[in-house]
This record gives sequence, C-alpha cells and structure tokens, in this order.
Amino acid sequence: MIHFTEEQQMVRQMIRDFARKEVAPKAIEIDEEEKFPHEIFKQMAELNLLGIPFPEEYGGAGFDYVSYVIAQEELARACASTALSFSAHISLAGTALDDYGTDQQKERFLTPLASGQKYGSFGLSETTAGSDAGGTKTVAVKKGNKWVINGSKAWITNAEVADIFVITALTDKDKGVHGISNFIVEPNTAGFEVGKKERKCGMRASPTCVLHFSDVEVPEENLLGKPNEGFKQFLNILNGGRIGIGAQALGIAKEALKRSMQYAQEREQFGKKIGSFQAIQFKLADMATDITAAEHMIYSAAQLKQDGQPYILEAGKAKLFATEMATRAANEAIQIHGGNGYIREYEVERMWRDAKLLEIGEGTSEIQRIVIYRELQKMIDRL
Ligand code: COS
Repeated sequence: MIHFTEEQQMVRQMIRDFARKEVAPKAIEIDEEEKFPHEIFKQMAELNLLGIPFPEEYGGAGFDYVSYVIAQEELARACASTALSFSAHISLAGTALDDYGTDQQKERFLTPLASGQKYGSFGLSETTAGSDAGGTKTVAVKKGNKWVINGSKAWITNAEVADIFVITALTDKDKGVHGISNFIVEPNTAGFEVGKKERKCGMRASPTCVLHFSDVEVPEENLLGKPNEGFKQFLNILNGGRIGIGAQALGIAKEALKRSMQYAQEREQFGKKIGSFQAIQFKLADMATDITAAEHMIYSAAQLKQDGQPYILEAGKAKLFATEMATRAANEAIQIHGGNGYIREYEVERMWRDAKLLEIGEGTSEIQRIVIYRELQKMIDRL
C-alpha cells in the first residue's frame, strides 16, 4: 500500500470534497462551451490551491510535491480540463519561476501566480518544435538592456487567460540546444499577441492558443537564470510535470472505473445486470489492475522527486504507462456503457477525449520511450 502522511491525506480529502462539490457539476457545461472555468479558479485561489507546492513567502501553500500530485489526481477525476490548466499554471509557469527565478523575479511574478491573482502559461512548442524541444525558431536578441523577441508558439495551454508567460527563445543560433533561454513575458507588452484559439477534441475547457511575438521588448531582468541555459531548465521542468500529467490520467481512469462499476450494477440485458457477465467483469478487473499499477508508479516517482533522488526514469515510465492506461480505461468505460457511453451526459466519452491528450502533451508516449531508453543506457551495469 502506498503510504500517505496525515497532511497528504488531509489535502486529498479537502480537494476531493471541493472537486466533487464545485468542479464536477460544471464539467459537462465547460467542456460543451469550451469555456475556461474562471469561477473554479477563483475558488481554488481562495483555498490557496493555485500555489500548492510553492513556498509561503511567495504566496504559496508550502505543501510537498506529493500533495501537488494528489491535487492533480483529484481535480482530474472531476474535470480533466481544470486539472490541465492547473498544471500549466503550477507545474510549468510557476515551477519555472520557483526553480530558476531570482528573489526579485519570484516576488514580482511567482507571488501573484501562487496567490492566484494571476494565471500562468508556458510557451515552448512551435510548429517546428515540440518533441524536438531544441527546434525552436523564436529568437531573442539582446539590444542594450532589453531582449527583443520575434517568432511564434503553438498549442499553448492557458494562453487565452494567462497574465504571466514563461517562453523559450534562441539566444545563440550557433549553439543549438545550448543556445536557448527562457524569458518572462507579460501579455500587455507591445508586439505580443495571443492568436488563434484551437478547437480541440478534448480538454476543451482548457484554452490552447497560438502566440505571436513581433519585436517584443522585455527588460533584461526578465531572463530566467543565465543566458543559453534554457534547454536544460525546461527539460527539468518537464521531467517533474510529467508526474502530474500521469496523475491526471490516474484520476480519469479511477472515475471511468467507478462510473463503469456503477453502470454495470444498473444496466440489464438478457434479464440480468450486465455486471454479472464475465465479459464485463474482466474489463473492470483489468481496469482496476492497471489503475493500481499506475498509482504505484506515479506516487513512487513523486516521492523520489520530493526526496531529491533521481526520478527522470520513473517519471517517464509513470507518464507513459498511466496516460496510455487512462485512454484504455476510458475506452473500455465507453464500451461497458454501450450506446450510452457515446452520449455526452454519461461523461465517459469526455474522459476518453481528455485522456488522449495526456499521451501527447508534455512529451508524447514516443518521447517517454526515448527518455526511458536513454536512462536505461546510463545504468546498463546495474540492470
Ligand atoms: N532532463 C534534463 N536534462 C536533459 C534531459 C532531461 N530529461 N534530456 C536531456 N537533457 C540534457 C542532456 O544531459 C544534455 O546536457 P549536456 O549537453 O550538458 O550534456 C542536453 O540536455 C542536451 O541533451 P540531448 O543532446 O540528449 O538533446 P536532444 O536534443 O537529443 O533531446 C529529447 C532529445 C527527446 C530528450 C528532448 O528533445 C525532449 O525531451 N523532447 C521532448 C520535449 C517535450 O516534452 N515537449 C513537449 C512540450 S509540451 S510543454
């Protein structure tokens, strides 16, 4: 059994209660209307959830990393779109500032994010960069005491609502991945534009947009860390973020199992509850087994990260397994629900649509396999 501290159990209970009462009832509507859940985010700010893992001195709640992962799981059970926007805010934008920002940057940018006065977004992907994280074409050129940014970003979560962006740009073209830096950009800066909002298959309440930069000038103090160290910074951020994405998948799969168990006890065919047929029982048993495996992988990766131990391999495995597992679980949930599974009010079709994105974002399944294989190579003598 996974051991959770009293504090972690308390966090789970608090977020579960909130998610069931306030988030789940709105999930169908915000998906349908493709509407960012402003009201839910305001409530999360009041509960100090929007800064859950960040230090109290910067407006955070000061909880540990495992608690953040628990929050992801519980939110995703109710509404995966909400969990996805929460993770872009915390685990991408907020973590970039917390891990690499100066005291002044944290005070100015992390504090309003952690307290929920402002929302965060992280811009790495471009039409030429995503899986190839070093393929960025956006450039930042130093002019006096400013950086001038030109280019564009694609598939950026929270772009429509964010007040603080952390974005990547090439600062030394000749150095490849060692010539990329991360910058903090505020949306009211001249030349910065949030472009087309994408119409997505799932995760519809979490807005995804294009960003354009046309001679956007940011002060030199908006550079995160040292110039040309951005690639490793964001790969480190993504290593951790992947555990949270795995936890979202776990939350979706648990809810898909619960709904399917309930439905199997209600629906009758051939004069019996469908749950009395082995064909259905076996699906449910496989879902439950997969969920337990994913749960152990996710929380063991989270614990390693929290303890300051190497965790890249375990995070990659957890994300890979949990996200593919969630799509399978949601797919089976649709099958168990039969015709009703394909109808929106039963919600399992939304779970499938949402789960699918988790196999793609923050490193596709294929990228996770590359990461896992590379880590295995490093430890070949210990295998
Ligand atoms: N974490 C931290 N550092 C890492 C890393 C990781 N997971 N993977 C590689 N690095 C470091 C390497 O150690 C290397 O450092 P040194 O040059 O100082 O030795 C540096 O980064 C370059 O590594 P490498 O040569 O392996 O770079 P590649 O271009 O071959 O990287 C992968 C390939 C696939 C690892 C990388 O592009 C990647 O992770 N892509 C996926 C990105 C992603 O998840 N995109 C989705 C964005 S959604 S926000």
